[in-house]
Amino acid sequence: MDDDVSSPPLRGIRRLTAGAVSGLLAGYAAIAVAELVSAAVRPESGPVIAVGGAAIDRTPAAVKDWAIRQFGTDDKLVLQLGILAVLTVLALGLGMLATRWRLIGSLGVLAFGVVGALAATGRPDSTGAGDALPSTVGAVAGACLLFWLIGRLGDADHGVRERDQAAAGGEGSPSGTRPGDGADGSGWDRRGFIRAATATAAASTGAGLAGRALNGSQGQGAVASRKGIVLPRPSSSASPVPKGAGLRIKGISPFVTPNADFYRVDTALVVPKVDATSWRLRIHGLGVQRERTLTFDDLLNMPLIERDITLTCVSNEVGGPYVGNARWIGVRLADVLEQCGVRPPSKSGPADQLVARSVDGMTIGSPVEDVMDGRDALLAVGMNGQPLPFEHGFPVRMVVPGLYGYVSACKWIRDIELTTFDAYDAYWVERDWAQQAPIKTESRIDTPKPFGRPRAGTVMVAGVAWAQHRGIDKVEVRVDDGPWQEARLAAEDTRDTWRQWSYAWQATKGGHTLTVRATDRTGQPQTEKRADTMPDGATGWHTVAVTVD
Ligand SMILES: Nc1nc2c(c(=O)[nH]1)N[C@H]1C(S)=C(S)[C@@H](COP(=O)(O)O)O[C@H]1N2
Ligand SMILES: [Mo]
Repeated sequence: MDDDVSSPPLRGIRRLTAGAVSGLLAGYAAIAVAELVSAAVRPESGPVIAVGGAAIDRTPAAVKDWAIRQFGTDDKLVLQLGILAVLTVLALGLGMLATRWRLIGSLGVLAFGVVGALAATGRPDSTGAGDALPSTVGAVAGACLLFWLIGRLGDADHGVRERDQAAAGGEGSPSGTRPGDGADGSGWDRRGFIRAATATAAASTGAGLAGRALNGSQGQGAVASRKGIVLPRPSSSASPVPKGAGLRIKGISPFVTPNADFYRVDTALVVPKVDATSWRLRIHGLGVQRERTLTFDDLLNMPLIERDITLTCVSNEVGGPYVGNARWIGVRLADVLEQCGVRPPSKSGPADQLVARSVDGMTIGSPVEDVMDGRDALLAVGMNGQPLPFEHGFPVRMVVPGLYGYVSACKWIRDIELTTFDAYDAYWVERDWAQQAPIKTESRIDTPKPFGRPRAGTVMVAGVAWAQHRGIDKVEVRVDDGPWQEARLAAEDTRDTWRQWSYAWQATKGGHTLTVRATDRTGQPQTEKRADTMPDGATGWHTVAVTVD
């Protein structure tokens, strides 16, 4: 009698709820175990990072642009939170499913492990089948756990049979199961379930935290190697920034962008931590007469040059923030290429494309002609007096004046291959961006801000303009539909850097629209024609609407 009352399987809403809780716990355990295993493989092989990376690889450019605009540099965090949210919903669903079909629900957990494993091994930076381990082991752990936890709820079919039997006047529970025997599938043991759930949650948290800590401590060698670097004196220093290059106007972008404020654009969910002492750069491919593999010390022992270069992202909207100016130090890429016997197409070299590969699997293709035409294309090791920050490509990255970052500025570089544009499409080109993309002439109003409310009288309108490697010769400002007025240009540093400008506006009360346009040294004024960032950079004039009080 006792048996009939206290140990029927759990049914109805409470069964579903317990199933959902079990699913959540199983999912949590799977992620936690995977995190722990990923510490033994590589941090990037964990399922959330791998699926996130795969999503980034497959996101249409328009969506990516939208995401970057909406979430700024938080886009990666948003992506990971999104994946976790989706996983949560799926885990709840699989848990509920398992209350009816225990095996199918558990197999469902395994299926997600397969997705994670495929994502990890399919990433361009994958180092092999080992990358499948975290997702696989995590999913197996999660699936077993779900099977076990659901087992503690009692067998749903058995319950139905029992009820039918009872309705037919048969004996209720013949097995003599006592409360607390839930594990054999015939009874619901609430306390036992809660105990199991709590233990699972605790063990998962332990595994997850251990994995986090281990993953966090990876890269300590890289951190130590960075601390140990003393950048040599350049054999060719940058001339000091002219006094008048930086205007003292509130709200204008500083002439040199501090490293901490420098924009960051890349596909890496985990910033690569490369140990400079074991770093190597291989140079090979079409027309390379002497293949070479350089160490970091090899680079430091070559003549270093120091240059101010403004970097811009092709994803920068008109008026957008993805532009920054820094003082770089590095080896001339052309020197290295010449040592390897590489000739540019104009000297009848066979390769017209230089493909740079990073440790995280990025590929970036630049015209060989451009990097060897005398401009200061760099294998950079320093940024504003520091070794490169990890986010900006430590230990070595490329910087090429005049080309958008996605066709020139490979961070965490490890390989340079000479090839042709016909033979190979780099990462972004496969995603429909242009093969070649020189930077377009742009100007931006930094102050006043959009929808600002300056006071009537003299209002300083100011900002930056850039046309790297051509130089900026003129900036003009227009108020509403009035005539173009020439702005005052700050002193030029080099034609590879942006230039500040200002215009003292006699502002009258009411709503006004300010527009800016620049003219580069070829005499070409910045076009009014609006173009999307895709495929080779946005065009159009930046306007700012303000209300003068
Ligand atoms: N390895 C790697 N290098 C990369 C990228 C990347 O995604 N991965 N993005 C490129 C792009 S699109 C730009 S605009 C610049 C940005 O450099 P920053 O983040 O230092 O500003 O890096 C380039 N180098
Ligand atoms: Mo970019």
